[in-house]
Amino acid sequence: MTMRSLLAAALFAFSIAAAAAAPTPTGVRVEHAWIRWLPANLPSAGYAVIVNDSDTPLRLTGVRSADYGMVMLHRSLLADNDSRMEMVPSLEIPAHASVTLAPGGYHLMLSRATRTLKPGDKVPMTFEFAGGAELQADFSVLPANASGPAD
Ligand SMILES: [Cu+2]
Repeated sequence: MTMRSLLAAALFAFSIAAAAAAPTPTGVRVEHAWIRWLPANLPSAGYAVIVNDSDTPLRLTGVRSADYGMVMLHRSLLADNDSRMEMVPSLEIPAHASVTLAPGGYHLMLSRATRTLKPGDKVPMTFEFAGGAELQADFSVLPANASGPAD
């Protein structure tokens, strides 16, 4: 094989790998997904219920969105009337169970919005699970005083 054909073969293999979509986990869904919108491009929080109806536990390892430069998994802790947040490296969703991201607990910390967002917008998020599966969910952007989506 010449150098040139080796390179062509390598590029071809790479393009096949890049084109293969990540598998969607079966029996898993994201419900009540919403973002508490804050003015002045302040970091916002994302909330949702992740439901695992499958027979195997799942581990959420990350979340990404084209609409935010940074998405982190956080947990709010209340200690001595002082509210603070800690980073959560991953989140286990047991089989036939759900995990709720809600005010005062687990949440997605969303910062560096890449476009101007306002209440009424939809933000697509990609949930990344251990093993490579990915799940897409649309988050509803709600006003700062909202307590969740109507449904
Ligand atoms: Cu946070």
